[in-house]
Amino acid sequence: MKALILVDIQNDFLPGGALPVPEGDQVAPVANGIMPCFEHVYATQDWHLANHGSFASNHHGRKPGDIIILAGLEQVLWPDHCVQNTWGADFAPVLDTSRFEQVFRKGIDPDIDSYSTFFDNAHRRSTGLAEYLHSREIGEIFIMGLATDYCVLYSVLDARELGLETRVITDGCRGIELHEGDIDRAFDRMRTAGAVLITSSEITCMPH
Ligand code: VGL
Ligand code: ZN
Repeated sequence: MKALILVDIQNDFLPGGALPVPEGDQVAPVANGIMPCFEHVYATQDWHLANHGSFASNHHGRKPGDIIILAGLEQVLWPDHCVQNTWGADFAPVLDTSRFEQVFRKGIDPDIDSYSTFFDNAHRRSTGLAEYLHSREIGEIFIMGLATDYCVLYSVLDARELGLETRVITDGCRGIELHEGDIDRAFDRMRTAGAVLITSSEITCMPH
């Protein structure tokens, strides 16, 4: 069984949002176009509290882009983004949410960030997605969304570690590129981990 996973297609990651991903608004139309090709569609949401440890505003004298140690791990500091129950955390208005079977939220614990849709950055706590897929005998995922070099990358690496056959829909991803080359390096790491990079036009579609 296969599933489509849509990563963090939320207002704050679109142009005009708090942590805008360049061309982030280009991915929702890709998602809308391929959702009918999948029986199972899951979405994830970055879902922080205002006191989240990844927010520069919660660390005196720090600014976005700085790196600190959080829960023993290196942590890039970000502008406040995707605060629970705010507009910024909402799905992009053009994204068709009607076929979402389940939404998985992450980054809830203020003391640790969670780029991956499967586990927090220390791999301590599961979001429930791995168990959910396992219980439905879904062994193959198609994944796309925001941002290529953070949440998509770490989700794909975890998916491969979990033994999931993983296809990354590259035209459905956009990255932050804090440092030049981050997006290319992210795709390289996914490929090295055994993920297959495809474009949305390669998806065989028998509409559901
Ligand atoms: C993300 C940075 C901070 C993402 C989430 O969804 O890629 N990036 N929080
Ligand atoms: Zn976040």
